[in-house]
Amino acid sequence: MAEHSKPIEGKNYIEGEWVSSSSDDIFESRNPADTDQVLGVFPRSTEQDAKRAVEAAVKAFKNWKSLSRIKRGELFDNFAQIVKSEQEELSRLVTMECGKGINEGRADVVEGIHMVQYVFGSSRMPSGQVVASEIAEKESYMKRHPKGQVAAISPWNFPFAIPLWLLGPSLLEGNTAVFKPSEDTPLIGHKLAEYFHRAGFPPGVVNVVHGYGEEAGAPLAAHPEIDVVLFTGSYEVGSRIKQICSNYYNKMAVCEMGGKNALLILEDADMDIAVSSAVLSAFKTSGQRCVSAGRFIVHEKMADEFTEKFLEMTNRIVIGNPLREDVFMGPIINEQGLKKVEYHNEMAVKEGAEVLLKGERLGGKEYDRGFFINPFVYKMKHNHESFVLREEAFGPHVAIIPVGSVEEAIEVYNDTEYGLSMAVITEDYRKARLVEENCEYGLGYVNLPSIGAEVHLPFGGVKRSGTGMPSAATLIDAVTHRVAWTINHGTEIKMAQGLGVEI
Ligand code: UN1
Repeated sequence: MAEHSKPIEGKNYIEGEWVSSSSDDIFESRNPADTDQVLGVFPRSTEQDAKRAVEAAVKAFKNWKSLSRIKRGELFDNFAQIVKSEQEELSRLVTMECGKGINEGRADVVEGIHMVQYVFGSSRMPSGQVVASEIAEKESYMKRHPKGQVAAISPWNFPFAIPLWLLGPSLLEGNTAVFKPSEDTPLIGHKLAEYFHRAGFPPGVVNVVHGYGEEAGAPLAAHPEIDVVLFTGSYEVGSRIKQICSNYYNKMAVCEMGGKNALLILEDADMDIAVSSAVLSAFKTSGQRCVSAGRFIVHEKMADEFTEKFLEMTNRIVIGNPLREDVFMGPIINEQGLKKVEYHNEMAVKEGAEVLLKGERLGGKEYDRGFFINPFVYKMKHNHESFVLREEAFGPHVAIIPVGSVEEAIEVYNDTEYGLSMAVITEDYRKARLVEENCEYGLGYVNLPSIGAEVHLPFGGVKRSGTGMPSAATLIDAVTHRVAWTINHGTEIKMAQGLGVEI
């Protein structure tokens, strides 16, 4: 779709067909930088639609899992080729639908391609192990079997890459899937369905149902034939999904939820690295990554210089239409997201923060029809009772928290319910090691921002941030059973553990 062409009329994608919802209701996808621009209309699906999609996935499972792993992998190569042939156009759609800068729209597509390439490449790699037995004639294989049907429920902020982190490894291992894209980015969900179709995935292997969480997502997660629910999004929705799954003996919830991520800027930090890492961590995607940092925990000796340089760089950030190459920060995704950020900003003032940048909603010029806001930056002592220092704002809202030692920095870092991403800025490898071993996180960095993970690494967190099953490459552990298969190559039975065989 070119930038000014007509909105698309999206449908659900079930058993290889584009189908309408059982309800006649629709919802719109609008550009958050210009809400006059409707990108498409999509079916507001129901429990009945979710059921229909799961039935298609169940039906397709037997043949799909019987296919060679390498053949399944090759379809992902087709997928990558198709995406590459329209990469720039797709990147622009990502930016138009979710509002992140065009550089980030491109990176989202690149990350999705990387996931698909990883899946294709790993299809020819060993996927199990052969182990010896106490008995020389016996040999065991450890193999992986697909779990069955997965539901993938994904967020708007990485509308292309995250669904592929979830669907890629699941499908490669022989599972079939139903995917519900975020209601904020159905257009990119639709594009994914189209690419799976064009790449030649058989009907029913991957199905796409559009709609809202309670109406389409919850019944999908609750369907008895869904074996694994893969979810990335908020803690509130993730815990609801965990509750749903706990009603079924077979159902596993793999959830990646929020974070109150941080940079630890130690006494000996390289200031240029600290400041650039801070700006990237706090303001890329307008602070709306799960891994965005909302806290800079800074050694008090560095605090003044860091604050001054950080504010100077932040003031240079260009906010505006994210399709413009010079724009660093686009809009917040929607009115509700913007209100949440404003609430956190107000709460910081109430809790006695020293406000350094006011974080005001922007109006006039190109801002009137979008959800634009300035960065909100404040200084505040750590306080266990604080709401703003411990809860995620999901926007450009960041605290500078002075501390007196690396030990205190670690303690402050751990004093939230979350544990997703963190970075330490230091030249001292001993202190970096202390941080590495004592902070609670899923993704840790040294002398880098808290964002920018690559797909061949585990992506997930601890505490309220995750259920301990990271996605991207390591999702394989969540979507497969490991089975032991033992063969006797001898002509008589010999048992392990000295077990007698005389009868
Ligand atoms: C997210 O934070 O919502 O690590 C996903 C990163 C990206 C993925 C972020 N590769 O910043």
